[in-house]
Parts: sequence; structure tokens; C-alpha cells
Amino acid sequence: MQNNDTIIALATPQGVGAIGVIRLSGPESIKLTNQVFKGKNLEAQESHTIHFGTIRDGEKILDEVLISLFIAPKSFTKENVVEISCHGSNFIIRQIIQLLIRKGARPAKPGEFTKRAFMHGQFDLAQAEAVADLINADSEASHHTALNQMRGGFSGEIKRLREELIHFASMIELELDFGEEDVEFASRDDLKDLVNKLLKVVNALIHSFDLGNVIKNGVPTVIAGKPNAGKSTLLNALLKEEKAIVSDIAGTTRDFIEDEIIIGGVAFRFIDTAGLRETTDAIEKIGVERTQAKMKTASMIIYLFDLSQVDVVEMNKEINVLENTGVPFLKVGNKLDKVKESFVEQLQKQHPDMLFLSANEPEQVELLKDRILELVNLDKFKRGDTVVTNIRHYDSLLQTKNSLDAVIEGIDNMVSNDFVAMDIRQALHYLGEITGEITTDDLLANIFSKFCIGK
Ligand SMILES: Nc1nc2c(ncn2[C@@H]2O[C@H](COP(=O)(O)OP(=O)(O)OP(=O)(O)O)[C@@H](O)[C@H]2O)c(=O)[nH]1
Ligand SMILES: [Mg+2]
Repeated sequence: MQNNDTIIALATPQGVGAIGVIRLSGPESIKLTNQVFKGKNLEAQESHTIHFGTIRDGEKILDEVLISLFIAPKSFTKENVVEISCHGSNFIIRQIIQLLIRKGARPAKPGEFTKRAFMHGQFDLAQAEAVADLINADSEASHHTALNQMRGGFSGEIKRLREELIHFASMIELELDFGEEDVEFASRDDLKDLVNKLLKVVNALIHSFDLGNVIKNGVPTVIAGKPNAGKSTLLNALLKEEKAIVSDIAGTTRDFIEDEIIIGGVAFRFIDTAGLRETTDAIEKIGVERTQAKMKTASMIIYLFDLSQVDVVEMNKEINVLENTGVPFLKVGNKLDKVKESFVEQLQKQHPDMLFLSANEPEQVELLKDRILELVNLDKFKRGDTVVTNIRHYDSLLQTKNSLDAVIEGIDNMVSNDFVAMDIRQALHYLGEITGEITTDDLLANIFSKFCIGK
């Protein structure tokens, strides 16, 4: 696939900076730049060299710049690439880009540089998508998974699956060619074994998406409890800022208040909620209903008890509700400073897993962070297993699973080879979608439009 046009865009963020980098890619990029550059003859220089000079619009000097040259195919896009490092003023950048557009370059579309790199086989689709994730990664965990994906860890796993399946597909297709003659190149038992093996891998990848999603978007952690338990105080202590209003009036928080912090390299999204109680206040009631709904979809619940208000019967009821959510939770006895030690010891005996603290004491909140890290199961991530973080990949994997299930069902029901072959081809198709062996223009447009211009 050849692109005859040369594209241009600002590669650094919009806004004023020390320098701005303008990138061109395409067959004419060196020639066009040379027309406006005064210094060495850029067309006579070697790849991977840098040249000082001025950019001129006619006789007018626009800026002093450094030009980096990358001659095809030794560049990000595998085309001729020029990077112009100029002074980071919006005015200068606009002038230079407009000048080069007048000379024949075209403004790049979102993600077009990465798209060209993909088209020229620099990397596969999953890796291209990882470039975007890597740029957006803001925690160690999300950075780690994106980097692994970009370097091809995930793609490698998908490709291995595909190759094994292709081998079998070709055997079955061969049998089809022999038609009526009753030959069997591919043993049905072997095929079933293989498909079951593939299903295991596919299922593991599908399950890893739960983890992948939280790594990418932050582990949604709900802070819940009765009114006045100290939920907002705890949120503020975790965030180290006065984000939520704290007051001794029960029912202060009505809506969700949330923010993200990084603990042990993992992003957590803490969500402060309206205190749970029966209420006749219409607005508070909506808040309580929202809390209940949010608890069910959270990855983790931190449940606060006000130690100065403990009622054992009531407490057991609350714990019961917590257990019924099916979400991992942490029981926290708050306002430790307000109660006697003997009382805490007694309660600790009944609830050995309860953590006791005062939400307004920063060091005690640090202890809570350790417990939070223990509760979220990051083993997979720590072992370096492949983790699916992209919803498009997740979707393709689900479809692959359905097709593989159909293959097994077909074999069990002794359906004819044509149908088995069809289901195998379906599975191959969906696996191929992930890495981009199978693409459509719509799919590509959709993926790359999510990138920003200049990427
Ligand atoms: N002594 C003491 N007071 C606390 C502690 N934590 C919270 N408080 C106080 O308890 C009261 C309620 O705290 P909030 O953080 O507003 O409680 P909340 O759970 O968000 O309450 P609602 O938003 O009404 O559901 C405030 O007066 C806090 O200062 C603590 O550890 N010790
Ligand atoms: Mg509150």
C-alpha cells in the first residue's frame, strides 16, 4: 500500500513550549522541506542526521530550526520523515505548517502517522493501539501492560493461536477437496483437543479483561457506610485534599464525589457516597439508591463503621448486605480516637479482619492503603501474564470463543466437514481482527480516529 501524498502535523502538544516539533511523512517530505530551508541541501544528506538552518517564506525568515531526517524505510512510518524542531510559539508553528501546506503537504488526519506505520508493516493493529494506550498511561500498571502490548507480547499470543488453527483448517479443507472419498487427514479427537486448548487460552484472555479494565481506568473503589461514619473525611485523607464537604450533620454527601490516586503503582478510583439510611428526604433517598447501585458495580468496597455509634445487631445486618453484593470489601472501624481500648479489643475478637483507625489521622490512613492493595488481586499482572485492556480485543475474543464453542459442538454432533470448516474460519477471522490480519476500512478509520492529530 503506497501513499503518494505527504502529510504534516504538529507532533508536540498544542500551546506554547520551549520547542515545537512539526512532523512530515511521505515521499516528498524532504524535498518540500528543502524548498523552504536555508542551510545544507537536505536532499543530499544521509538518514538519521540533524541540520541547523532557517525556514524562509520567500525572503522572510520564520525561525531558526533543527531538521531531523529519516529516509525511507528507516523511519516510524517507513516513509521519508522530516521532523522540524522550531521555537514553540503558536505563531511560528502555524506559519511553518501553512507554508509547507502551500508547497504541497496535506494536514494529517488523527492517527495518520501511526496508521501509515501499521499499513507498512511496522507493527500490527494491537501494537498500534498500544501506542495510544502508552501515551495515555498514567500509572505504573497501565504503563506496564501497554508497553508489553506494544512490544508484541499480546500479539504473539494471538498469532500462535491462529497458526495452530490454520494448520487444522487446512487439513479439513483438504478433506473437503477429496469430497466423497472417505479420507480423514485431521483426526477429530486431535482437533477437539486443540480447540479445547485454544478455548482455555481464549477464556483466560477474556477473564483478564476485568483486570485489564481496572488497570487502565483505575480500580473503582466505593467508600460506603451510614451517615456521619466519616466517609468524606476518609476520601479527603486519601486524596490529601479537601475534595468533599465534611460536617457533623448526617446526610451531608448526596452525590458521588470521586477522584483517582496511585497506590503501589496501581490507579484506584475512590468514590465517596451518600450515607446509607432510611430517609424521607427525597433527594437524599435518590443518593442512597445510587450508593446501593454503585456498591454492586464496584471492584471493591471500603465500608466504614462509626465506632462511637456501634450497635451489634445493626452492624451484623450491614455486614450481611455487604456480603450479598458479592464484591470484595474491607470493614473499617472509624473514629478510633473516640472509644475505649477495651471496647476495640472486644470488637476485634468478633471481627478479626476489621481495620481500626481514625480517618483524620494521616498515618493511620496509610495502613488502610496496604490493606487495599492486598484486597485487589493483581497476581496476574505481577506474574507478567498477558492482560487484555482493549474493549475491541475483548469483543473479538468473545466472538472467537463462540466460534470455537461451535466447532466443539459440531464435532460432538458429527456435523459435516463443511460446517466445522466454516466455524474454524470464523474463529480465524475474529482472531485476525485483533492483530489486523483481517481489517476493513471502517474498522481502521474507527481505531485511528481515536488518536489525536500528529500521532
Ligand atoms: N473524632 C473523629 N471524628 C471524625 C473522624 N472521622 C470523621 N469524623 C467526624 O465525623 C463527622 C462526619 O464526617 P463525614 O466525613 O462528613 O461523614 P460522612 O460519612 O461523609 O457523612 P455523610 O456524608 O453525611 O454520609 C465530621 O464531623 C468529622 O469531622 C475520626 O476519625 N475521629
Ligand atoms: Mg459525606
